[in-house]
Amino acid sequence: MKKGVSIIMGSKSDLPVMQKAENILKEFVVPCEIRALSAHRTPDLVREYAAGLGERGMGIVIAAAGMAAHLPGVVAGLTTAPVIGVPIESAGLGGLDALLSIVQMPPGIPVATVTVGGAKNAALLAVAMLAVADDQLADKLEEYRTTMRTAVQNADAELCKPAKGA
Ligand code: RP5
Repeated sequence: MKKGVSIIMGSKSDLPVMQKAENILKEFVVPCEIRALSAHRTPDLVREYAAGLGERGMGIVIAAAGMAAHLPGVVAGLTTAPVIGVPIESAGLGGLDALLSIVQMPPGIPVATVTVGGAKNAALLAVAMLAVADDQLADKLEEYRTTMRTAVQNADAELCKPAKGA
């Protein structure tokens, strides 16, 4: 069975950012589940959820949180599945608070941290991880890169057009 990706966020207020991760996973037809659970407000539910990841076929976790962003690290401590952390921007400290909370893991329990609001890259990293053992997915990722490269080349060609009257 193909492994899926779990997207978990500290609050439903993180959803507008995390929707970008879901969109990428849909584009690559990777099964995913999406939940809002908090390391601080619902710690028991986070533990229960993490314990069932394998049973539900979830191979990778994308965990997002803002402020004192402990969710990715806590989930990483509860599962051996790879965890990708997404710091969410908040008023006040602008996301640096969450970035430092997520990136600064103690040795032994890694969280692969993307930039503040980096939900799209988190999903692309999850796809790349799954593609290591899935040739079809690897081909799709190559196609994705080719499309991106073409878009950049087209934009460049547009800029390169000689100025009118030159
Ligand atoms: C964090 O606190 C959540 O991940 C969210 O980014 C932030 C604020 O949560 P709400 O007060 O909007 O629910 O745990």
